[in-house]
Amino acid sequence: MVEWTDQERTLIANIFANLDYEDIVKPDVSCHHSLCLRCLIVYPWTQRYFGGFGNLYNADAIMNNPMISAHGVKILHGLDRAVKNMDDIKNAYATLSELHSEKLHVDPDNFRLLSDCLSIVIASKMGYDFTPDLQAAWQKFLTVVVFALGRQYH
Ligand code: HNI
Repeated sequence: MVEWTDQERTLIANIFANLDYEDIVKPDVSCHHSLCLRCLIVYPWTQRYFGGFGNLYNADAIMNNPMISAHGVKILHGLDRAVKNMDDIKNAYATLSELHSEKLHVDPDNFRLLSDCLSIVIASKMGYDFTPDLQAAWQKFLTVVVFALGRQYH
């Protein structure tokens, strides 16, 4: 069972309280901030799971694909579930883990890759406010999330 200090809980809650989901999934002019775009471009093999999502031909196509940004928002809402269940993320994610494993057949290594992209997007949005203390709490949170999402794989 993971222990959280009050400070860690506050730091994680604050990140989410200040996160504009639509903004995180929408690319800005320099494309630095789009979560899914980053994941799909930096790790192109992740595109294989989104065959039904239409045009992913290049960064421009991905950026303008509304199904992709809608999916990014879905993932962020999925993370809400972890924030609301900090003391039992494992059980909160049991069904989601089963879905990614049994139905979607997503290689669980990709959870880490996506979470790295999310860290980069959030750090670049927050700038100097993304302090080492905040990063430490954030990395711990993501580690627990990734572990919980991988739990139903066998
Ligand atoms: Ni993921 C669907 C949450 C990582 C591929 N994913 C979901 C849904 C949530 C979700 C929530 C919607 C479930 C439902 O409809 O009941 N995904 C998360 C979270 C992470 C994650 C919290 C990691 C932090 N998913 C990934 C990764 C991939 C991925 C890394 C592939 C590279 N997810 C999918 C696919 C779907 C999906 C594919 C189904 C999409 C659809 O709409 O058809």
